Amino acid sequence: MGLSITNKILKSHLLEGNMLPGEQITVMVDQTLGHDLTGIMAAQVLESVGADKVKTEVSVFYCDHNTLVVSSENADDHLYLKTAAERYGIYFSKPGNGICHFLHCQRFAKPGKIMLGADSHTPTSGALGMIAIGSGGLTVAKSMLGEGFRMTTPKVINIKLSGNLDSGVAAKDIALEALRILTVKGGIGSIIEFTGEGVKTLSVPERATLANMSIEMGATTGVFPSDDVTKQFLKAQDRENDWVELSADENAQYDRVIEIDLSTLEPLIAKPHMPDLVANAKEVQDVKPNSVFIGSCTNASYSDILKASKILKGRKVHKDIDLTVAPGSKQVLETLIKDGVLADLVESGARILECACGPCIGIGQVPCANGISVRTSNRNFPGRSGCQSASVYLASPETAAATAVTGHITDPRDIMDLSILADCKEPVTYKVDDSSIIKPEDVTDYKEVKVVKGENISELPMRGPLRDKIEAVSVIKLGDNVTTDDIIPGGSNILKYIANIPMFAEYTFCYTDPTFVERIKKLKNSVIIGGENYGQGSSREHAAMLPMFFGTEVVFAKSFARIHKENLINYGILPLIFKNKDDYDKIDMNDTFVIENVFEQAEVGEVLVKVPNKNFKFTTLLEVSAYDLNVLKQGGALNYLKNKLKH
Ligand code: MIC
Ligand code: SF4
Repeated sequence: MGLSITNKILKSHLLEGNMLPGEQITVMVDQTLGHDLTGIMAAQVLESVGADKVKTEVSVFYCDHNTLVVSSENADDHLYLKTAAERYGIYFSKPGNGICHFLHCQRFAKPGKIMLGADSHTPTSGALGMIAIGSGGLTVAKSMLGEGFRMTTPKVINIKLSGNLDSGVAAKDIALEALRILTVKGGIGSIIEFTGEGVKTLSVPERATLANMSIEMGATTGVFPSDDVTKQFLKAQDRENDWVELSADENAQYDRVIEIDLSTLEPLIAKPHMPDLVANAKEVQDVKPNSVFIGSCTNASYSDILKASKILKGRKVHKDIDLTVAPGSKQVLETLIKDGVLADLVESGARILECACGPCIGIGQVPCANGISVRTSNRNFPGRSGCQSASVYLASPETAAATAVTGHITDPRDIMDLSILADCKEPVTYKVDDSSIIKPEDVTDYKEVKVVKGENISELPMRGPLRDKIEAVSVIKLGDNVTTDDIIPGGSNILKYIANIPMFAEYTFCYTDPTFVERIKKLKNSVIIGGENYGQGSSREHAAMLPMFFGTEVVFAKSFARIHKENLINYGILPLIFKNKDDYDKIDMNDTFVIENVFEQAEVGEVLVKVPNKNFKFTTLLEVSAYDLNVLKQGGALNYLKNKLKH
């Protein structure tokens, strides 16, 4: 039987297991990434376990999320991240150099390698033929210390592309079409592998748009072949030696095949508030946004912005629209300046932002109350823009630019002949200048580096080993699809405390239940009750750490999102699944839960829970590997790592 690209890469990195369906495997990790929100956590872990130097080939910390530095807390975080990078042998990319995933594709991603990144959009680097997976900062720190990454052998979904895109139809429209077919849940437990003749027509940044949004399809990651297009891209980045060829065998087997003919696609748009609510742009042309944003790790390449500029050139931004553009990296920005593209954008009335995440997570350009925004980013969950009542539509740079001109959602083909866009290609060579990256070799004696821990950086909370008898009270009961943003929200006013755990903890569930913190503080030990897909969305591990900080020992749920379940285990919280989903209805807030013989029951994987105040019992499942069980028994991954390094 022939092998898929996915299986070739996983096989070449296999440390444990045989890759049988459903089996737990461990793979070696070559590269890691983190940023000024999640990398701080990874640095705190390296520090708290007394690490020496990272063991990975390449580890990078990017300063790209909370870059505005509107308060000294922010500045503390940046200095901590920079000095920790210097101390532990990690590359540090300075603010303004670009968005982690985009920049990683340009400067570090290598075909055939495996990367673990502390961010859910890590899959973007799959554009270059690597397996790049998002995870929590603690798991990523473990990989930096040389631990392999444990996962269930993934299924492989093949998206087979044929034909060519018409002018005005973009890679974003392929991603939206795939989301329409797969929905936000269709990729769960799978890696999406893009193959077919159509792949050859897509540049690396276009492939990156698709790989980036594989996480929105619920997938573990997305991967492309490494072909001549990849080689040319690496050559243009002065990295030709990093290229190796990689393709699926002729007779490779897939768990599911989806065929998309690129020539049949139209400009699409995702409607509020889910990326899979996809419609043709024309169907929503009555919608009049107040703002348009072109940027983010999904769509901020040179050709993305060049195409938008061709639509805007000689026209003006509509009077009712605020248009902002954030190029993906300094390299892109410099090329746009050199080629006069920026001048065209500014002349049209666009505002140029720095090369960072910015509006994508509500760091600036927050919409007005009930505002409408068209964005080229990847998520449109309620509140993500920084405004709970705003509505966000997701579209390609072409659709976004046309909308900025007309003032209503517009199929770009309706305002001009777009055949000129066919010439909007990536440059043949890029200006390579890594002076905004501090390299491990720039640091003369890493052991002498003092990690600067400003007032805003607290110690990491620790918990004792798992108790054999748990007695705890339920502090909150939640519904389905609770996101990590619901547990601990974003926005610069809150995120500035991300490294200051006692301060950050004050915002736990602050919008869902403003009394939560006050109530949980009164309890010594607590449990949380969730519904289906508990903890979906980002990799933000504080969504597990903060409840642990307050004494939560168990989360009962109907099902868990992958990254969040990993994070709960890392912080020593038992993720227990209702064996019978109806039992969810029989328990409430303020019930007392008793679990006896925890160790013995956990070993079996079936855990009986008593609710004495209701004279009721129910059974739950603990679906974890032997390794994870060991981590749980020790009270989480921090204890596990400390104990391991002691021996
Ligand atoms: C996001 O896009 O939601 C973020 C902000 O990049 C997060 C990381 C975080 O929560 O710190 C992600 O995707 O993992
Ligand atoms: Fe940054 Fe947005 Fe990409 Fe997350 S999705 S890494 S916030 S640009």
